[in-house]
Amino acid sequence: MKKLTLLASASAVAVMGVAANAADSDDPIVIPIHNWSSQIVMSNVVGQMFEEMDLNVEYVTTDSQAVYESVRLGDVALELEVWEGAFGASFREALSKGGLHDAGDHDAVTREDWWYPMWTKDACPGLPDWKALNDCAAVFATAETGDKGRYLDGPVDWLKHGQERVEALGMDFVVVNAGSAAALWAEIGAAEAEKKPVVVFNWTPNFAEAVWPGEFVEFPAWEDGCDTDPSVGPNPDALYDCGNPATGYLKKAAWDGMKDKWPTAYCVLTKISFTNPQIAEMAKLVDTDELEPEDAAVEWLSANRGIVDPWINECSG
Ligand code: TMO
Repeated sequence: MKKLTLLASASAVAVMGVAANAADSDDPIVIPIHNWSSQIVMSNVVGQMFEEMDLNVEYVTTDSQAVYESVRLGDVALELEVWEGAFGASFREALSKGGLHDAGDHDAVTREDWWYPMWTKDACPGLPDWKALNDCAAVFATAETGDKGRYLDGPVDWLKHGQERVEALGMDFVVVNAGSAAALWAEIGAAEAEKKPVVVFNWTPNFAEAVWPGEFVEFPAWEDGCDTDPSVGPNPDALYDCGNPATGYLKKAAWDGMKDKWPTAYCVLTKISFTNPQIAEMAKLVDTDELEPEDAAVEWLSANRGIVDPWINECSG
């Protein structure tokens, strides 16, 4: 008897959901997944919100640069984490071709750049200045890098241009690309016991800031055009002679066709705005607590109904 009541009320909710979103297509909303934890968890959070609204969702793993072409063509419906530093150039290029648009900023302020755990400063007290880092290059030398310092950059698809920056600024560093985000955390973790100095690619918001206090290296400040116009930045003949934006945006992007095909989901997408602590928590549930991304999303959602329910309600009326 109890079971029957539950079933009846569950289907009543489902019917209401369909009615509320009758304008939305039954085709799956394809959400792209990349290779860092907050993006994967956020994509699952939003996918689960859409499923609660009785919409269909499909996840595809895609390259984090090529995805802007996929959004533009409607092969995927949206992108939830457009980081200015890593993806600004690909996003702007796709915008100029047409087919996708800026679906609004998250509240979060982002930074992605060369970073060190605080103990590194003991061996190189002039930090965070990049020239001081370069004067300390030998401190970061390994068997693999000879008398030059080792810098562990992000996976290649994040296009961080570490090698170009080293050349543009004449630095005594060898740039090695990590195979995965996990390799970055392993490098820091391995250095921790002996407080070995290390410099690696890192970003905020991220789980790492709660685990390892640290700082970004201060490079010549980012100026628009540093990646397209050699005359911008201190080296008049080189691109990438600046740091990444220190107060970067985090945007959402949408396929232009999304608002007609899934108007309710699109409405929710435009309302979504996550903060630095919310995004750091999404990453932590996977990278520190070791949950699977789907389970991390369930957990995050259940702890944050007060944040997401108003967005869903405002769009489902
Ligand atoms: C693109 N990322 C946030 C990993 O720097």
